[in-house]
Amino acid sequence: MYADMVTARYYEERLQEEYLEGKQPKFDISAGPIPGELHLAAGQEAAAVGVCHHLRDDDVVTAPHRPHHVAIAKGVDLNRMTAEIFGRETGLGRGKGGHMHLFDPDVNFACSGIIAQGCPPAAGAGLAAKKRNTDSVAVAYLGEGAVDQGGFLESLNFAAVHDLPVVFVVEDNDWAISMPQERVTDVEFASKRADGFEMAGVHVDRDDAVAVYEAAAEAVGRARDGNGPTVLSVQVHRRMGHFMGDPQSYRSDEDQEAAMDRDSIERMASHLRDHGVDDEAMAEIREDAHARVDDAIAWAKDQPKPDAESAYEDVFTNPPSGVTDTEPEFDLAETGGEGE
Ligand SMILES: Cc1ncc(C[n+]2csc(CCOP(=O)(O)OP(=O)(O)O)c2C)c(N)n1
Ligand SMILES: [Mg+2]
Repeated sequence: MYADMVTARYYEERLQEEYLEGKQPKFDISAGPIPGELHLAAGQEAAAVGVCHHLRDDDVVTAPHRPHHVAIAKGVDLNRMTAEIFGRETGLGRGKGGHMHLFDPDVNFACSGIIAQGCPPAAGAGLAAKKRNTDSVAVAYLGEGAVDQGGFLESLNFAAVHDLPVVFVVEDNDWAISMPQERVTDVEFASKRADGFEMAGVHVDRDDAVAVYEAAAEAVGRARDGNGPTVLSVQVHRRMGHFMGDPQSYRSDEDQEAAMDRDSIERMASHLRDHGVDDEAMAEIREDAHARVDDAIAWAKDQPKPDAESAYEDVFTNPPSGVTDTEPEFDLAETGGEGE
């Protein structure tokens, strides 16, 4: 768990550097090696590892727009995920999805830029597992800002009424972009939402990966044993802006400092120290993690970009008539682009 936490943190530090390249001095969101938005999850690692370390490859995970820590903890292919973020042909989605749309069928991972979007597919995966009589489970990650979405609430009802093996993990980082939770939601913890559906609801009030692991053991175990769904809310902290380039003018210095002070990775390190893991062993884990990340980024940056001609491929799985075999309506040569 510590290895995945430091991998996720370092991965995002490196992405941050790469992302800013070419985007300044005037913030140009489409410039540089990582085009588009980038939402970093530094400070939320405990929620990812604490749950995903109970999961197998055949268990399904859906994540929202802030997915990297969860993807890493679920075992998504780091090279192909990085190539996707850099918009390369060998990326998980052939470079067309970007960092919010990572799909790795080998480990049953998907994410989406639409908040709460992962809840209905997770309920569907839970239904599939039940119908097929397997003991695999589905986990839907979402932010506390998504708990008023219909997709979440409908999925809770569906999972509850059919006793589906689903765990809804709400990462509560206090903020939905610039909106503090208490201004839009009357329940303090998302786990309380479970009460209305007569399902289990558990809240973990610390950035404590071990506490999350213990709570998730019960929730995932309940699902695997056929005893129904759980809402697990986990208090985490957003160390960064909502997205790269967010000036965070809506946020007080105290709030930002508090988020920086409550570092789940430091907390995990001190837990390991208390249990006899020495600093040297942890330094080795960090070194390995950093090498893995640096290798993935170097590999990804060396990969080809997709051809502009492939823009129409893989857009529909069952194309409506008229969509297949159509020529682009513009002349690619006239755009001056060679896949840019
Ligand atoms: C259905 C939908 N509405 C609005 C948005 C725009 N949006 C993107 S992120 C976000 C806030 C998400 O907050 P939260 O769920 O707490 O996740 P966090 O960003 O804190 O990780 C919103 C409103 C969206 N992506 N999807
Ligand atoms: Mg949030």
